[in-house]
Amino acid sequence: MRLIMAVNRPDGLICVVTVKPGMRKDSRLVLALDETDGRKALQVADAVGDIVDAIKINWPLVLSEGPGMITELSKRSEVICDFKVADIPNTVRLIVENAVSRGASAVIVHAFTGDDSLKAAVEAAGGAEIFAVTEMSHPGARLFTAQHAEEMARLGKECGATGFIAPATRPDRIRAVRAVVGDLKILSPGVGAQGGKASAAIAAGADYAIVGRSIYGSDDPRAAAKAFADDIGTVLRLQRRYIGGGAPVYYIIIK
Ligand code: 3DU
Repeated sequence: MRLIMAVNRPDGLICVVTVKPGMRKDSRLVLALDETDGRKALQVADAVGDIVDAIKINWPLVLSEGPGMITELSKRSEVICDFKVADIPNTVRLIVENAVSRGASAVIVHAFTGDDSLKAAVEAAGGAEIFAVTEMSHPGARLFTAQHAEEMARLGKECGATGFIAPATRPDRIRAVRAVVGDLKILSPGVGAQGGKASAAIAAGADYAIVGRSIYGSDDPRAAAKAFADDIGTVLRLQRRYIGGGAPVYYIIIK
C-alpha cells in the first residue's frame, strides 16, 4: 500500500508526495532498551510504548533474554535490531533474515564492510529497513568512523539503506550526514547519558533521537520519555511554523 499526500499550498500550487510506509514519525523519539532484565524491559516498553516511535534492541537484552524478545517487543512497537552487523555478505544475510523473521522492522549494520555486505543486508531485509552506521557517538569514534562518515553515508545510500546513524553528541556531524543522504532517515544516539540533547539533534537534521539509560534507568521511565518528547516537540513546532504550516493536507490511500 502507498500513501499519497497532496498539499494545497497557499500560493495555489498543489504538491503531491508519495510516502513509503515505514516507522511512525510522531514523537521522533526511539527508546534504546538495553535493560538486561527481561521483566523490567517489558515493563519499560509497556510504560513508554505509546510515546516512542520505535524500540531499539541491542545485544545486552538479546544475550540476556534471547531473540524471542524481538518478537515480544514487536507486539508493542516497531523494533529496530541494533546488531551493528559487520561481516561478509552471507553472514550479514543470515543475521538480517533471522532478525526480520522475528519481527524486526529495521536492522542496523556497519557501513565500513563495503558495498557487497551492504547490498546483501538490503536484499535480505525485504520489506524491512536497513540503517547504516556513519559516525559513532562516543569519543573514540574520532579515530575511524568520524573520518569516513560522509563516505559511508554515500555508500549506504548507493546500496539502498533507508536510514543512517549519526551522533547526537556532535550535531554538526548530523548536518554533514544530512547533506549527503537527502531525505533518507537519520537516527541519532548519544542523547542524555552521553551528553547530547534530543532537540539539538532534531534541529541539526535528525529524524529521530535515540535515548537509552536516561529513560529505562530512570525512576519514572514514562515521565522521562515524555520530557524528551516535549523537548523534541519544541523544535518540531518551530520547524512546522517555518515551513508555513496551516495549509490543508489531504491523504489518498492507493491499494
Ligand atoms: O547511551 P544510551 O544509554 O542513551 O544508549 C544509546 C544506545 O545507542 C545504545 O544501545 C548504544 O549501543 C547505541 N549507539 C550509540 O550509543 C552510539 C552509536 O554511534 C551507535 C549506537
